[in-house]
Amino acid sequence: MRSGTGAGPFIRDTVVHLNSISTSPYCRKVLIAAAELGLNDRIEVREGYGKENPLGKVPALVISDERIIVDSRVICAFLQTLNPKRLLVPDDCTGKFDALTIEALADGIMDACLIRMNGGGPRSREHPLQRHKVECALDYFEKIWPRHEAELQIGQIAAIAALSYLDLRFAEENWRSSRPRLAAWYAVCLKRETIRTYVR
Ligand SMILES: N[C@@H](CCC(=O)N[C@@H](CS)C(=O)NCC(=O)O)C(=O)O
Repeated sequence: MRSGTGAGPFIRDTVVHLNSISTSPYCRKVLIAAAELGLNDRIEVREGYGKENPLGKVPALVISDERIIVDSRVICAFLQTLNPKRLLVPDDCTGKFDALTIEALADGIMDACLIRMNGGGPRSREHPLQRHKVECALDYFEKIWPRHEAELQIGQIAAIAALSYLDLRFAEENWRSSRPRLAAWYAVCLKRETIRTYVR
């Protein structure tokens, strides 16, 4: 990063590209966060991995020929700087670390699901250890899930991305069956415009 007064100004009034795969939960997380921040018209989605991220992963935000921003957490933190009026991470200490912890757990669910999908080998989809991690994280969400807030925070956005990926790839495991609170919350979220656009 160049030094200066913050990351925002260097893309003021410009459109940036997001290398994205439509089925990727991390890309969905970034797109929902951008929508919540009112930044969608600043981001042009390019379907594909692109060549910019040396790790070959999406999402990757391409700012210019010399500058990229990678990893959904980093991209969301960057997008936040472009609209500081709508906080995705609360600024009080407890709220902040609760939100970041939920984000980390939701990302962990996505990581485990991707290992099951991409781990290789005919039995990798069953992967009992990774499945167990997902089940435990979902049970934890069911126990602690916060009330419905008018504004979604980053942890909840990441959770929506993770739950939508479970529906896409592991629907037969029916995550809703023993988690009525989480399921009811998610059903309400799906009616929200910023989410409906990206989760079908
Ligand atoms: N921690 C990263 C994970 C990104 C990730 O694993 N993306 C997957 C798509 S869902 C990917 O690009 N996989 C291709 C690869 O690993 O080569 C994030 O939050 O952005």
